[in-house]
Amino acid sequence: MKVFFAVRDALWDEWAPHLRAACPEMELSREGDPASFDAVIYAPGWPEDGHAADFAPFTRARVVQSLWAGVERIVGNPTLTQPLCRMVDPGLARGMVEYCTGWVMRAHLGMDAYAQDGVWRNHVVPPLADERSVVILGMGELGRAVGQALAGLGFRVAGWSASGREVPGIAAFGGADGLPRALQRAEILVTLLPDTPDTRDLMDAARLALLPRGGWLINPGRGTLIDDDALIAALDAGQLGHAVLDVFRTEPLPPTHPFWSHPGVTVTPHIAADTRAATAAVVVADNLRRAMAGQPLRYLVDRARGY
Ligand code: NDP
Ligand code: OXD
Repeated sequence: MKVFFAVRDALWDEWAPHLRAACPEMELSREGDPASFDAVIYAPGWPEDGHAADFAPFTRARVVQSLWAGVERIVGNPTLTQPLCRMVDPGLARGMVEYCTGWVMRAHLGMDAYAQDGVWRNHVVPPLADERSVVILGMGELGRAVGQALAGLGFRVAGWSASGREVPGIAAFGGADGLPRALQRAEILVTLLPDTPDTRDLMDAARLALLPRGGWLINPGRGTLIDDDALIAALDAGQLGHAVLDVFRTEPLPPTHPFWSHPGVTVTPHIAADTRAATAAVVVADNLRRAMAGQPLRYLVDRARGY
């Protein structure tokens, strides 16, 4: 099986050994006649010359396997006629669980209340997790993993998704009607939705106003989910207590962007969860073998929905 590695050069050394170990029958390459490849492994950043990715010459490829979970950068690419699969990786999910749990605990425990200023604030006692309501927008692979971890810690967790997907231990909200009801109970809101035409600017001024006053918003999903100006206005007005933002409309976040200097914002540089080569190579190998055997592919992207 010949596989083209359509990923930035810098990632070759990290990925090639894991991919070859997981799939010894694979001939992995970054060059050669595109029409000779059976499959393509892709990640944003390719090609490095700044041109849009062109999948048209890969006429024989049975699958384009993304190393990223979010596929908004290629799902609408007109040259991409091959089946597109996104990344679902146990390491990625664990990273997202740890990131979200860490920031939820900072919000929940009010860790920022204990300034090192000589003041003994023993009247500030955090509630227990079962007195705290956390809402997750997006009950996909990552939202479910995060929700179950938080529910396991005792939080009152609710999840919102297009289908109103039921997850044990998590209150389910679905569709347009369910969104306001979910937001009204979100003392801590975690946004884990994909970037699609339907999710862009979802958290606008009107929806931010539905949140309980002074709550936290944690966004490791995509920057486009939130109206930046409305977010800053909500923070300035005290409607929102704090925002932890990992993803942005422009990345890297420009040095002059007001998020950097706003005291109510914590910026992390799109590090919430990385695709881990050691675990993800096994997922990739499985899908490549399925493609070669003509079996159903896993984590196939629905082009119409955009995720
Ligand atoms: P999935 O595709 O598994 O899940 C997406 C979820 O969003 C589903 O529950 C889906 O609903 C819901 N959804 C999609 N569109 C809508 C809508 N219009 N209204 C309501 N719900 C909607 O994705 P993952 O959980 O694997 O990943 C989620 C996102 O996390 C990625 O797309 C990516 O943007 C981001 N991400 C960020 C990383 C980081 O490091 N910051 C790392 C990895 C991913 P339904 O279940 O009904 O289909
Ligand atoms: C992803 C990401 O989508 O890292 O995988 O954001």
